[in-house]
Amino acid sequence: MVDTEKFYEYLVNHDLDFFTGVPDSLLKELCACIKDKSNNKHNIIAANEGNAVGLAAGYHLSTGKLGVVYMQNSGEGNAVNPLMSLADLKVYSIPMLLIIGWRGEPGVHDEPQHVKQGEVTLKLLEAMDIEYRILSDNFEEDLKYLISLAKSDNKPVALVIRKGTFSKYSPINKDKAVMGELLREEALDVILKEIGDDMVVSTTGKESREIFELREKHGQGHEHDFLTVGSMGHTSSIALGVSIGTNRNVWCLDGDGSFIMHMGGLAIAGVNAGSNLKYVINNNAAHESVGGQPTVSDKIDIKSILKACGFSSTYEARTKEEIKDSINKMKKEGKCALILYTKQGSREDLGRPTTTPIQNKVAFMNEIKKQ
Ligand SMILES: Cc1ncc(C[n+]2csc(CCOP(=O)(O)OP(=O)(O)O)c2C)c(N)n1
Repeated sequence: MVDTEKFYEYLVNHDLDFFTGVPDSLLKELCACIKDKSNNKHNIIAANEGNAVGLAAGYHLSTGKLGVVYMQNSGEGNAVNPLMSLADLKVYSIPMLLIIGWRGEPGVHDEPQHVKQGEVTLKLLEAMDIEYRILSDNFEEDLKYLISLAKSDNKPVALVIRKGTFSKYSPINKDKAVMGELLREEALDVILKEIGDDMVVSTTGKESREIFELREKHGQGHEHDFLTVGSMGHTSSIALGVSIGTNRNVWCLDGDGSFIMHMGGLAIAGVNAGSNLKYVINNNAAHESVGGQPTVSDKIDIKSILKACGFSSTYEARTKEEIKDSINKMKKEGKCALILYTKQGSREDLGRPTTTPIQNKVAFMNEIKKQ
């Protein structure tokens, strides 16, 4: 086990004082420590992992220092383009330290969306010629080696983190934005009741897990729901694609972190959707599913963004009554959107889907053909 605070201090003492990335449950302790100890300008939670590579590159351009980019291995894909066409030795040759949480490590049980990515995590780094070390208890040795390599060769290097590597860190700064009164699960319960037989495409993280459990609780099947267990940020694009092939209403149930990750998808959905796409964003101003690290969604005007992207009819809801009312209006309308404001939090005993992604897909495809 690696002492989280000592690890952080080693980085800062070696002049690696700029952190950026997308939070990961496996890096929860490290992310909390960075959030407490770095000032806001030196810890930027990025929209996606590619943006984080861009930020670290920019910081290097103005300071000559190495930026630190933290990510779940799911984000490797988002990072590939700027790693290969910006930071690589054959382009601008920009050094940085990537810290990658290794979900789905072969031999360690994990959810289906992490299995393939876990298998190829190291191979992807090898294909990109990014030298890596798997963080060992001797973290100082690993960091010394990688930092000096990044500096001497002017190239990105990576530290791969196994599950359970970092010691528990108790956050000092517990400030959280409170966006509403209801928990996400309570709000989802109302939505699912009100939309009846309509189809759902839901986002990555606990939102889809809660939808699965709510259906179980109410003795319903799962055939109306496409649970986007991986592929964070692409929910609105999947929902748009689904909505094009059916006349049924399609409710896209998104999260603010997911929305921000690939916000461009909303512009395309807003412009191209027919009247059957209904977009709902759960705004809790956090990456709640992976530890509650803040997003910027309490600081941007999501309503104006939705309107500007073509969802001219946009509702807002904070209470069960407001949700019911909005959903019923939305059912009768064309393309429209709802911003839900919920508070952070979820059940300790929240389970995970017990059906496989393929079973989910087949049931959804059979159901959608019915009307
Ligand atoms: C590309 C990618 N990066 C990071 C993650 C890890 N991850 C899973 S859920 C999640 C947070 C989602 O936040 P949000 O959409 O706001 O939903 P909330 O958890 O608040 O309901 C993150 C960062 C991921 N699955 N994929």
